[in-house]
Amino acid sequence: MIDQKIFSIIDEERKRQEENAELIASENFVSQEVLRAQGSILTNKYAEGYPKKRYYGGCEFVDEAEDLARERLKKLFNCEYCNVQPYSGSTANMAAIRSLIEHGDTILGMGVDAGGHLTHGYKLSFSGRDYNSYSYNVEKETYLLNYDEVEELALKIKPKLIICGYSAYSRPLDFARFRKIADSVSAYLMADIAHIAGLVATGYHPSPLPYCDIVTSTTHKTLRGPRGGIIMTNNPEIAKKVDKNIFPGIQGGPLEHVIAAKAVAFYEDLQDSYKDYIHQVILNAQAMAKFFIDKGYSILTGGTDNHLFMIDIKKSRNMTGLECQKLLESCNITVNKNSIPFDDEKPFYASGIRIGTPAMTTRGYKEEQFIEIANYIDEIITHKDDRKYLDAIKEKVSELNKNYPLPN
Ligand code: DSN
Repeated sequence: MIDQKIFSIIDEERKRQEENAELIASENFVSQEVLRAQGSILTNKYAEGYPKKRYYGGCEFVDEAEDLARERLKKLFNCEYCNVQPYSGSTANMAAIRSLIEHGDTILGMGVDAGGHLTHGYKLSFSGRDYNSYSYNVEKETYLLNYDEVEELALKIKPKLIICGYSAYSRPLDFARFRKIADSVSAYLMADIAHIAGLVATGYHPSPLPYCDIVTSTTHKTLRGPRGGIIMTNNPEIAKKVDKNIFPGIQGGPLEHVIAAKAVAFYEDLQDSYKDYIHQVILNAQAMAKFFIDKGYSILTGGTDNHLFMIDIKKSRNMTGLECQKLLESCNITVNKNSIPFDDEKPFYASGIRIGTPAMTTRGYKEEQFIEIANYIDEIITHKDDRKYLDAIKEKVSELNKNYPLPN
């Protein structure tokens, strides 16, 4: 009794992952051990509640695993309290927001097209439907955050909560300045560090924890763990609310197999080799961004200080993000189209593509291999109508990737 269909689909997906240069900034490749924990018999267990306070019997071992995940996470980010149960970044954000403010209160987050996230107040998301949401943008000329403008907007709308932390912004965030803005209107401050968590954990980006009431993240991007979410805080009262808002507020039984895999990832993230990895991720992104700048592409903010950068591909080569994404995909290079600030294309088409280095750095790419791929991207765009030429590049990309196998 074997489901041949699903396992052959997984085999096909493995082949795709092996052959492709994976440049989606929010993806990564987990270790064998993370995969083993996530695929373990812990999935069989119900454990509603928290360690030592469960609603089911037989939780002694999952309690140990969840405690270990919490202790390791606290060490990784130097925080006092955390919750490792969120099924995803979105449920983490929902619980975090509910722990700070009431339904109908005003929130201020960065707009999605500017690089923010749906759960930071987008009108079709719970965060835009349950709350009175406003968004701030970046500057039109520089694509950088203008803190004075954020402050001006905050003074005008008087939010109860300000959210910072983005999905497509390549420069550091000034959490201290955000705190000042929040204090000036007596608002709570929340940071969603899903993208930069690995940089924060290793000291390559300042930590939001000293400044924010709540910090959320996913665990599968730069942290290189299983798909899921986490919430951290240094405030004991807020921590209690977070626990109640996750369970029973939003979620039922925690995914203990995923929590165990999170614990494994946090263990890996605490090693010196992980710090070296994050450093290489940043060097690789900077090398690739420089290549594109030298070739005359328009890179938002003129480069990057983190793991990703954005290309205004419409301005650079007169094609939409969607067209570019499809073209690269046909040559075994995976990126995602992305709206750019003040985009006149609809999000489905978008004017930008977002490029990130965490995944292929895990597979061993250094600057040289990223520049080789960047060069292929430029060639592909230049020869976009020459299928024979494109097929030759496609072959070169899969040949290169044979030397950089999946860790799992
Ligand atoms: N979907 C994620 C990303 O790609 O950045 C954000 O949650």
